Amino acid sequence: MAAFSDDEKNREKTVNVNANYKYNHSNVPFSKYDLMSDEERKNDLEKVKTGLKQYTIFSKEECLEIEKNINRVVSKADKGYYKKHTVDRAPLRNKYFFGEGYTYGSQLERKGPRQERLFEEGTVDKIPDWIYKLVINRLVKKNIIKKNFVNSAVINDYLPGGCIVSHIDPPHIFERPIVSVTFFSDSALSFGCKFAFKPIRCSKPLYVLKLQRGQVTTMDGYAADEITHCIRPTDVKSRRAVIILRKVREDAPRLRSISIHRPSTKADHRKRNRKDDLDDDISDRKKMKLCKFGGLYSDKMENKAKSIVITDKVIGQLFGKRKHIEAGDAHFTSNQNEVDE
Ligand SMILES: O=C(O)CCC(=O)C(=O)O
Repeated sequence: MAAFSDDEKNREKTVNVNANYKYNHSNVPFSKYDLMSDEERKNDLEKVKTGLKQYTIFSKEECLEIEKNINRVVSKADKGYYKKHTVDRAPLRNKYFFGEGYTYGSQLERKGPRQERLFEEGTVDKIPDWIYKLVINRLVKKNIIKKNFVNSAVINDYLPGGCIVSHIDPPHIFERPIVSVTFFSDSALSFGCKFAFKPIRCSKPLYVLKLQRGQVTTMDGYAADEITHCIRPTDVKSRRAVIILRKVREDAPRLRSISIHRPSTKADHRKRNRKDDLDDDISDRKKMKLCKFGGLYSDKMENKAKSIVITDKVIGQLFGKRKHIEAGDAHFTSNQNEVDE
């Protein structure tokens, strides 16, 4: 095929943007896919699809049983039963981490790729037996995942209008595939969306994968590594939960920090994302300052005590205020290390 001149390429882009602008009737952002030719989009779409598989293995009765257990997790969390890093609350979307949990989104001291860190060992609850019995073992039996693959199970519980902004599950933390099972209601996983906020809105996805209640989805290759995925607010019409089953890499970086080992409460999580964890990038100078302000930290203490109380005031003095979800964006959670397309 003859090569296009720059002028021709630009004209091609303009034509595509204009074509997509028909869709863009309400100040919707553009993504890089809006600027691609139909041919380029088609190629990317094929690559995404090759990385996705879906299986329908859970009956309605099995879904009901699993959903009952999800509800038990929710009520235990409300009663403060779980460890501090098991529960992560956000408007219209709560997450429950089992096996492993990690810092992401606004919890990160530094934004950007590869900044996510596993929480200290023992600071999230272990994977509940019912998840093994009712979900993981079934997937192993069906040869969807290998025995002992899963060491992290996360439940996301969305209310209508809840979402997860565009992101790639950090490859330095998680092996592939990423496996998920949908409960309570159908939804859709979108690929290649760009988000804008206040009010929240997103570009036309490159691909929308329907997710049915009880359906298993696996994501690998290009779909997992080269394009972002998200759940759009518009695709959560009624309560939906997902159980995400992943393998944390053996060499995944972990916080060296010290957290408060006590059950979490709703009030804690309202104050969540405050600086009660310091990641392993904290410089010695900051530690010294922390010692000065809080009188609490030394390497020896870190090894021995494994428990520290760092007040917001102390951390505020050290790091300044961290960005939080803005009021008025009550339906949006920025708790992903967002990588928009
Ligand atoms: O809700 C889903 O199916 C996807 C969730 C997700 O991508 C995540 O929590 O990282």
